[in-house]
Amino acid sequence: MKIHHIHLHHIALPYVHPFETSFGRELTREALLVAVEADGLAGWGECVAMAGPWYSYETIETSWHVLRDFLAPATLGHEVSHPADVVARFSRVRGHAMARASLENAVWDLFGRAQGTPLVKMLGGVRPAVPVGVSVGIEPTLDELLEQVAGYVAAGYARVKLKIKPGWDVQVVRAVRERWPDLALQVDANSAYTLADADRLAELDAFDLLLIEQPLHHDDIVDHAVLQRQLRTPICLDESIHSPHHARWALDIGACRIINIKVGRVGGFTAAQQIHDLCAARGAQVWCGGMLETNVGRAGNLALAALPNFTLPGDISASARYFVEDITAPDFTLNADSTISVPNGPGIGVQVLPERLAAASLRTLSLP
Ligand code: NPQ
Ligand code: MG
Repeated sequence: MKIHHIHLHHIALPYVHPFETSFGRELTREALLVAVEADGLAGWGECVAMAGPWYSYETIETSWHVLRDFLAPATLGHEVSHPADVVARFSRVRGHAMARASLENAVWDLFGRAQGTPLVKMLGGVRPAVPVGVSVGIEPTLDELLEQVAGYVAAGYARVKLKIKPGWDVQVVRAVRERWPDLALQVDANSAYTLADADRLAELDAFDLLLIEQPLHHDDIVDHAVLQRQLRTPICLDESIHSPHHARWALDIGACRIINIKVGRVGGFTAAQQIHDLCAARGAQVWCGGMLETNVGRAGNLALAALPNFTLPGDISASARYFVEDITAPDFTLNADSTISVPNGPGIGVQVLPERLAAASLRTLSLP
């Protein structure tokens, strides 16, 4: 198959509720969607970079540049017989995992649609529905946080992740745990602490958390290995794991017991599968992280989370948790058992609605 056109779509979608983490507060998600065309079909992928370099160094603008000037030229007009072929073609590009993932994932969708095969089947997924949870941002007050959590529990979410930072940690977790003694609960610091905070973080051991996600520096594994020896709660790495190599290094030195796999952060479905397999062989658990994706990215996350070693609930919530209006049909809804059903149509199994895309559009580029 030869891809003859690649289209970039920079869009903006308002959230239903502001999302605040240790790196800031957002009201609108800017996003970058990639469409690849071949044989009368289109495949879609989402670049999960944010507008600014807050979660990682990648931004929508750096991704636009790397896609337009390096990744699209490496793809257009070349024979592709499997999505992994583009991974090899991208191997000269260092970093820019989110940009690489978006184009690779669009090619997976294209192949799935061409073959009439759901992505979940192509990736080796085994579950028709995947357990999910909700990531709850930092709120102006503890009362407002408890109100948010209450809403999600009432909506049927059986697992909640709380964003923490210094000054918004032990007392918040204690309050949530006291009100919901049986809720599956975990926290994410997005690198807001240092080893000097080890005693504070160890206080979280009292609250029966599933995991503590990325407490220390965004590129660190060495200090996390030191910290893990001082905590009973498993450390889960997110930001620090950029590739299968980083996953192996982290497990080798005991920096974590759990890895959050985000397909964008690790450079695509192929790398995500490799980290999944490595962790399965090493007895480490994995789960599927989220980047407040549109339904395009979310559909891919659901397919990935159906692989056998995704043993913890994913940061994959129903469409209604994120945006006033998403850009695909159908939307995703929460099942009564806190799962979301994996799409079973060809490829990612959702259709981008042209009128919604146009309404959300900030700019587009068609290549060549
Ligand atoms: C995490 N996400 O696991 C991330 C980071 C994150 C769902 O908790 C805009 C776009 C805002 C992407 C905030 C969740 C974001 C974002 C946080 C990603 O660390
Ligand atoms: Mg995280």
